[in-house]
Amino acid sequence: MKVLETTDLEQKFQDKIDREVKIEPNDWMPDAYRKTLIRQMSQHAHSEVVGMLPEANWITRAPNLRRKAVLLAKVQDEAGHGLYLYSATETLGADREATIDDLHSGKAKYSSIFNYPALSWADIGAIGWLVDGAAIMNQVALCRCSYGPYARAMVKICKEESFHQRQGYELLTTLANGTPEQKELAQDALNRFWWPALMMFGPNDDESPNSAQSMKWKIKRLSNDELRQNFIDATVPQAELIGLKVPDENLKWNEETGHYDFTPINWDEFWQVVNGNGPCNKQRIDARRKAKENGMWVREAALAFAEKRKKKQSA
Ligand code: FAQ
Repeated sequence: MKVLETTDLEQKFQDKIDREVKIEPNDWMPDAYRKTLIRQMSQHAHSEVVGMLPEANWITRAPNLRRKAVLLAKVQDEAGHGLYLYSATETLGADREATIDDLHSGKAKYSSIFNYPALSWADIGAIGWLVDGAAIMNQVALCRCSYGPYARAMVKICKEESFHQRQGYELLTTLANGTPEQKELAQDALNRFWWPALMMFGPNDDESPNSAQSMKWKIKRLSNDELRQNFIDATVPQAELIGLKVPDENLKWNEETGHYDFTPINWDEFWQVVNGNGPCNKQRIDARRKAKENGMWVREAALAFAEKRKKKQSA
């Protein structure tokens, strides 16, 4: 039997991807494909988990029981997304504890958006509408990712994110149709979250080191700029519908391109936030570290119980 050289294996692997056959955990894959997926998927998992923090802060301050129940359910969903994604990352041979340690040490990234504070109740609406809205725009494309476990996790996650997006838009619609003060809160939330939401899609295509290879491997199906443009085109009419103004003086429908033109993004702010200097970076990582320390006794007790049961069974 002929032993395939790595180059043959790589060619077969790429052919499979070109034929839209999903790559599964036990299939051969190039090291760089595995590494790229572990990087992206673990950072995605961290984003879901860190993403609970700004919203969780408002559960006790929700204005009524319905809003509280909805927010509680949404935050729990985000925890579930983190768990699916950590599990999917483990199918690539990554150690869950090690990836979490990378988050806590600052080695691993998580979405820049979660380093901004949720200052008012309207921000909860803006997070659902814009942050979940941007997340879905990206994740719908990831449902067609070449790696099976990631693509399948995304299908379930997108269904839940789409409910999150709607609850956020419904919340802001209610505020935008309320008293002048409530409308002002909604506008202020849009003003603060618009630009950071656009940054969620990552650097412009010509500044994105990972995009070309990830597109070839069909991990990414659409580029950062394509997704960002799709998000703007879908979201601007939604803002107009509820009487809010997108904070961009250059925003204009372009008949020729069939898209909105917009002001270039402040990438200096983006990199400051990604590199740890955003308004809440320290607070977010401290909260995650503390959660790990405070939950240590539960994990130790569960392990001791499992050990005891194993001994009993083998006796
Ligand atoms: N923040 O070469 P590219 C959510 C990094 S989930 C921080 O373009 P790539 C749900 C990037 O990692 C939101 N870092 O990278 C929710 C890379 O650095 P590295 C999260 C960013 O991977 C809602 C470097 O810049 N979603 O919101 C960001 O090809 C509400 C160069 O960039 C996902 O993670 C950023 N915004 O494309 C939860 C989706 N952008 O790793 C709670 C999966 C870029 O080489 C409440 N991820 N960087 O050191 C992806 O689709 C991709 O990883 C991109 C970046 C598009 C984020």
